[in-house]
Amino acid sequence: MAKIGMDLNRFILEEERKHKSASGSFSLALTAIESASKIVSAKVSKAGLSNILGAADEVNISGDDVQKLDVLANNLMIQHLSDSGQFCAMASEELEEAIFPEKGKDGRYVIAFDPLDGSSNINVNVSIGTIFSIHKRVNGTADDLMQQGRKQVAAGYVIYGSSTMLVYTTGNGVNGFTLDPSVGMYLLSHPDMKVPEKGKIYSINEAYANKWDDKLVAYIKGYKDKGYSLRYIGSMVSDVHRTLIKGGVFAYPADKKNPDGKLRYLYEASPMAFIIENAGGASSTGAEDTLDVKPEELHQRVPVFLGSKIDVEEMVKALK
Ligand code: P6P
Repeated sequence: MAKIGMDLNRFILEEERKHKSASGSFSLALTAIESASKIVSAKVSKAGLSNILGAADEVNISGDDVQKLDVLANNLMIQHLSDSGQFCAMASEELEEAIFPEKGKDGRYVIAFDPLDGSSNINVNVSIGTIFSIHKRVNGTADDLMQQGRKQVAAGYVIYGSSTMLVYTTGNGVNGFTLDPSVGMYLLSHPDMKVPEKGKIYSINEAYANKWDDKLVAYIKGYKDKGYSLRYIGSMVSDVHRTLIKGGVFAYPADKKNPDGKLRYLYEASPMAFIIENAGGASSTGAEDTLDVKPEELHQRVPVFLGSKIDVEEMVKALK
């Protein structure tokens, strides 16, 4: 196992060496994300000072008010990922359609990302994050972005919180790296992360309880009766990161108003499910494993129940 304190670039290269056929292309892809996230982290940490807060008077495809930091993070991700030349197609929460960077026309991968998830928390200094999901190129069209989550070659997130952390998996365990701003390097701080198989925290927006189905209302009441704690930050990256470390369940269910829930499959549910499953947890839409969904649209929404394996399986079984 890699040593605590190892820097991310060394870790990526050591992982590459384990695959004799590796061309270095995948390592280039990951380091592009690393570079973009370091700049976003620097901007986020000074947001209040740089007068880049406040809505950019735009509304994105998902109908969210776009904050200036969203626009900046989106532009940085597109620039670094395009310049890497490794991605033939990209999808972003901030863009209605997929884009096909000229430099990536021979790229072996496609990527979907949420450049700054939890944007509603930007102005109140609550942690936000970047989420990414990487698939292999098939025929170089937007269809390559619409693959089942189980086929991902990598998934990860960056959480801009009390510290900036990059957490990712390539399907062989989950590792967390903490950014040391004094040297500008991500250092391995959380090797081989595992979700506790059971927890005592549930994370769901109870403001919508009046729109839930009766089984869900009853199940959440059961958590209260058992003395579970409720923790809900409203940034998926933060709520999932806590669930990954402390266990329990994060849920964004369907309700009477949103039959598919709110979270998007390509760049929220699928990558987070890939991470959680690779850390020994479980993730479901309620109808099927999240990673088995075959997406049909770029911004398709799915219900999300993820976290400790025992908790998620019990919850999903009770809601059927
Ligand atoms: P609600 C942020 O806007 C986001 O997309 C996710 O990061 C988060 O989990 C969810 O929406 C919060 O939604 O309806 O509870 O405010």
